Amino acid sequence: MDTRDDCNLYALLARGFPRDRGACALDAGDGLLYSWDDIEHASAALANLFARLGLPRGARIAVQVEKSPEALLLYLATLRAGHVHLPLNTAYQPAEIDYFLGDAEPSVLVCSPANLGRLEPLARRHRVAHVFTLGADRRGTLLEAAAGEATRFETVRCAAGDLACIVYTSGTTGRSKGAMLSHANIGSNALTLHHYWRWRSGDVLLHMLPIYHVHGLFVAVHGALLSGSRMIWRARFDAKEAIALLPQATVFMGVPTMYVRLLDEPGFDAAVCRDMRLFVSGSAPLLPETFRQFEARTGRRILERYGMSETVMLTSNPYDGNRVAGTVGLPLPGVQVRVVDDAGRPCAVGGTGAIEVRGPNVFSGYWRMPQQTREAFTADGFFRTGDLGCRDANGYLSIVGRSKDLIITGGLNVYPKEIESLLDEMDGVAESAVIGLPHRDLGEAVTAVVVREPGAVLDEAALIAALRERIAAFKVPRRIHVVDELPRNTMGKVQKNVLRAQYQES
Ligand code: MCA
Ligand code: AMP
Repeated sequence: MDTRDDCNLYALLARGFPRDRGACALDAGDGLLYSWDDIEHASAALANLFARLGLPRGARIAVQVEKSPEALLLYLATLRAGHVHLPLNTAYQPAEIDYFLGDAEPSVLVCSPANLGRLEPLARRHRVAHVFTLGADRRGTLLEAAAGEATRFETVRCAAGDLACIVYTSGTTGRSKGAMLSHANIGSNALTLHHYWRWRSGDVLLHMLPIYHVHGLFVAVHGALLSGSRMIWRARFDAKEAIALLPQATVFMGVPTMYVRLLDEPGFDAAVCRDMRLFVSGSAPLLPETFRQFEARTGRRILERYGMSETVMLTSNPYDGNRVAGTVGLPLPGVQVRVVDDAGRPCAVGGTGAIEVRGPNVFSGYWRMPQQTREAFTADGFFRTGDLGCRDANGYLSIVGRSKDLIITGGLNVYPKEIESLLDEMDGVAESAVIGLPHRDLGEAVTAVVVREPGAVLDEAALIAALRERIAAFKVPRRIHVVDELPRNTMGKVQKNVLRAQYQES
């Protein structure tokens, strides 16, 4: 008999499925409705496929596919089979995928049919044992291979610390780090949010986020599954479509860019939101101005929360109490959050310091990076978030900056170091600095300033085109300014604040 505790995340989620398994769990928008039975059976068939492949326990299953109901089923199957889900942004280019395959050593890669030609050679080089395809239109070898599998599967028992997912986050050094999240890390957070945000049966989630990140995959999906709520599932966010669908929904989760785009639509008003009980924002700062405009237009106060890939959700504005614009609210139950000065002493109310966190939701470390893992935690086990914050007299946390050099564009993270390293290798470039400039739609826009080598002629369009071949489009600077030198302080450090001030106005 297996002596492990039953901490499998799928088992936890399935406890929330409604008694009526024939009811609609997911509306895919193309006329196809998935019942709770469909979720259970199709994920079982995929889990049986993994069992037939004889994958070792804890095998990594890397996934870079367009969002679809089947992509969600693949994630659930991975959990059920006791393997490790490794989601990859669909915008990543082969050079980026190459790194993840080398680092994570997955046993399986699932990619979209259109990318097979480019990714299969990489998979072969990294000795990935199995490569499948999965298209948004349900075509591909993955579903073909699972077609004959039994639709019953006994979900594998897991210990609390067993790995469920590796979520890659870019690093300040330019190398991505795989945050190792266990079944209990994710499950404890799902339960906390279930209670804190008052998920109830009968909720309907309008799901328009990507599912290669914590926000769309864990925070949104788990809330719906755990409460047996239906999801209206769309491949991507579109403001007009959201407005058409919101009258059927009760819950929506988005990044600030989505709220800005909704407000740009004249048709977005209180009537559209009549049955909505919860709008959640996160992944990037929500401007107080957006919060206020949203309330004026709809009568609803967006609930802003704060989290990270390494920790899932950390703080949230209250469900019933006051939601304060410009703050990310209070620590979630069970999560310890502290703001400390350079010496590690707690800051006084209103004082700015480093945000550190501890709790059952906090990851165990970075995949195969013991040194970075050690550096990420304090001696007493708090994780250093790299965010700077301050708390008000009521305990509400505001994020006021970052000690890590990070740009968040449309809810996606870009580490300047990664882009600078690529620019610096290019012919004619002596050095570069990548900064984020305020952008009405994206929050921040990636911008580069490059120094030309003496006598070199640099063409902005050519530099951008060269970058687009190497990295995901969202990381590519929207503008590249060519200069003769960068501003530096007396220590010789590039003054990015000076560059931000200078180019903000250009
Ligand atoms: C797309 N583009 C972008 C971005 N998205 N450029 C900069 N930043 C972006 N975020 C570019 C594309 O490359 C393309 O450029 C052009 O914009 C249009 O692409 P399209 O796919 O049509 O864009 P879109 O549909 O308008 O997407 C914008 C979006 C999307 C809806 C804001 O980026 C999105 O869904 N963001 C959410 C990301 C997310 O889930 N973050 C959570 C991370 P071109 O045409 O030139 O190629 S989890 C997290 O942060 C923590 C844990 C947390 O707290 O949640
Ligand atoms: P990721 O590495 O993709 O998990 O992104 C996590 C980072 O997103 C955090 O460290 C914060 O810097 C940022 N973030 C998440 N939620 C918020 C928020 N509500 N306000 C400001 N920044 C946020």
